[in-house]
Amino acid sequence: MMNVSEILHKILGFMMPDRAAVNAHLVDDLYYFVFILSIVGLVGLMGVMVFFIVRYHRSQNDKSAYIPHNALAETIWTVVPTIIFVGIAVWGLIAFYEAEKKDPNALEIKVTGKQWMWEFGYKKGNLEANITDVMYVPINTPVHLDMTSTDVLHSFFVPSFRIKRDTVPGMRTKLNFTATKLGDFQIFCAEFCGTAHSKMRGIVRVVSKKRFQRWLNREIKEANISDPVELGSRLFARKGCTSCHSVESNTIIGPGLKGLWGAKREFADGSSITAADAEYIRESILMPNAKVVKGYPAKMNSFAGQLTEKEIDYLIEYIKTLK
Ligand code: HEC
Ligand SMILES: [Cu+2]
Repeated sequence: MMNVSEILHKILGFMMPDRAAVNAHLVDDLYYFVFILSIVGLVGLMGVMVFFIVRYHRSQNDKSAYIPHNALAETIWTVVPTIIFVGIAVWGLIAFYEAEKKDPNALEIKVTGKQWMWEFGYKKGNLEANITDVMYVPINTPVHLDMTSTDVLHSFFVPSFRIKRDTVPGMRTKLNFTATKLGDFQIFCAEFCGTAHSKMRGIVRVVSKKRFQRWLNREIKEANISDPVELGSRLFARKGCTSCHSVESNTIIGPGLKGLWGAKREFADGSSITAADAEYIRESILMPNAKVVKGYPAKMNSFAGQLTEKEIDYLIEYIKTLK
């Protein structure tokens, strides 16, 4: 059996975004009611007006009746709208408090708005992971958002969940939702926040509970790697070293780095060093043209400013292991 809310959504849902959260109907029910009321008001008012134009046209009633006022009519048109409008306000309040209820077992996600992106913080035990742009949530699971912003006012808005709230620097604001559909749903920033405001979008990706756990475990692990060799190996791929350097002995554009650590190097200008050490690798990354390896083009650009000192250390630790 469909209830009134579902029937209305069947008929009028075409004008709303996808509905994909438990409490979304709270907003829709109220909206549909106001919408229908507006149509009744519009048609009623226009109808009466047209009727009066015809019925009381001068050609039919040369002289109008003298009616100074009508206590009954005035009472009705004051009391009835008052009841309706106060009713709408109370209804809105009830819906608001219903949506504000936090489930004690809700999954908590920290949301940070910053010019011009969304960052999502997850926790598992005492480990954390920060993810940007795509917020993963498990389906049919209450989620509690603990939100703030680092610079200016932003507003976290997911039309399909019917949730929207400002994120404010120096303040924490909250939102709750329970997603009921798998898939990707748009996040917008609904508060003008600077030049790239319109590009400040994100996605809520609703996945199965199992997939969510797998994803979270991976992200938490990824975010908490402390092994310098592992970090170096990731940087080596992420910073594009792999497009010119093999970790074997073959040449891509630059020399293969296998066996580099401690090896003798000869340079294009005839000079040489007896053993490649950390200082040499550091220099190769920051000032590649200071010593150009013999037989290779000076095709490497400096990575100065693109890598922190720490990251360079990680790369060195990784290159050390290429034996
Ligand atoms: C556009 C291609 C290119 C990229 C990208 C590149 N390199 Fe190089 N690299 C070279 C070339 C060519 C040489 C040899 C000429 C020279 O010494 O400048 C070289 C030399 C080196 C050497 C000295 C190798 C030796 O045999 O003595 C090291 C170490 C090195 N690169 C590390 C890196 C690291 C780490 C990255 C990533 C952060 C990187 N390179 C990115 C092209 C590249
Ligand atoms: Cu914004």
